[in-house]
Amino acid sequence: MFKRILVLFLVLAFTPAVVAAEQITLNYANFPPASTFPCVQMERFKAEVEKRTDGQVQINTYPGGTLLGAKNMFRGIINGQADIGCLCMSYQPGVFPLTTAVELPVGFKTSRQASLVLWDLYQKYEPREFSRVKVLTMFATAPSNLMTNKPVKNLADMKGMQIRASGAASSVLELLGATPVSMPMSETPEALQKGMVKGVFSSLEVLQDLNFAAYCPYQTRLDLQVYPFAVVMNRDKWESLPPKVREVMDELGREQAEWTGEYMDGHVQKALAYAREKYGTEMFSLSPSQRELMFEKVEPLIGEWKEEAKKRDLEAEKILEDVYELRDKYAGR
Ligand code: DTR
Repeated sequence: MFKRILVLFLVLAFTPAVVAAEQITLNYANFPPASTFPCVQMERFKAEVEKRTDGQVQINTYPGGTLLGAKNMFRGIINGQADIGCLCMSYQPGVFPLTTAVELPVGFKTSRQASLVLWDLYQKYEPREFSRVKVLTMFATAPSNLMTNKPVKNLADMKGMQIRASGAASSVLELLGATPVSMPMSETPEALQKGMVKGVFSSLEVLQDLNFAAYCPYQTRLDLQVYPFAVVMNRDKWESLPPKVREVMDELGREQAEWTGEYMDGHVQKALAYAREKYGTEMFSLSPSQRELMFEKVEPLIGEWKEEAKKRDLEAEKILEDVYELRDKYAGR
């Protein structure tokens, strides 16, 4: 009898089911204002993780650079100043040589397409550039277009115009004859308000989310490169998580990339309607010959990227081939 009670006691004492799941709280830092798409996707990620872990994990979100800013996001996560952070690879030229392949003018049409290409590329190569963190998801913006305070109907109209961009987008503007002014999105509203820049080169949802329509009554459709983003987690923190929680987050990686792409594509359309209705903004398209000339002018970026990638021992040709192949695989939506 005594032996049986002892066995029962031991079984109960060591059964994990009777041990309450330990509560986990994570801090998630983001750099732009809460209204913008990187923060909307952050709230969606938080909600899904909390739901799928039955509340075991709780995520506190910090938009607007309140915990980490655009330029210290990566370092901050590596150092553990926040557990999770959202960063834009374009803001740190040279730091992410492989994943910035998606910045090249390869003709992405949507954010969904570019996001899935980026995610698959990351999964395939697991590049060294992210080895110090755990990557939770990645996504890319919709293609970049011009938003300006003066009409830009052809490439000549851009000549010498000070336009805000970042990373590879600055090189694009330079090749097209404009004067790029480089800064993260979080600093752009002030630069526009103070007239330090005459326009912005970005995906168009910021017409609404940051109310750029108020300063930029004209848009020119260029459909040039996208900006890649990553959501990364401190490695030690990741390794301290229970396997079940890690499974939930791993499962979310691709799904979150696609969700964000779809959200953004829809939101660009809404922002365009908002800008037209509220501010009567006008959109121009380049003529076919100007479009051709534009692609000719930005072509050198591909060769430059290849050279840089080779210096870092990356298989540049193969990576680029994959980008084109995946671009075609995810085209059409
Ligand atoms: N186009 C990039 C990335 C970007 C697009 N929309 C937002 C909103 C908030 C932050 C970044 C972005 C850029 O211009 O920085």
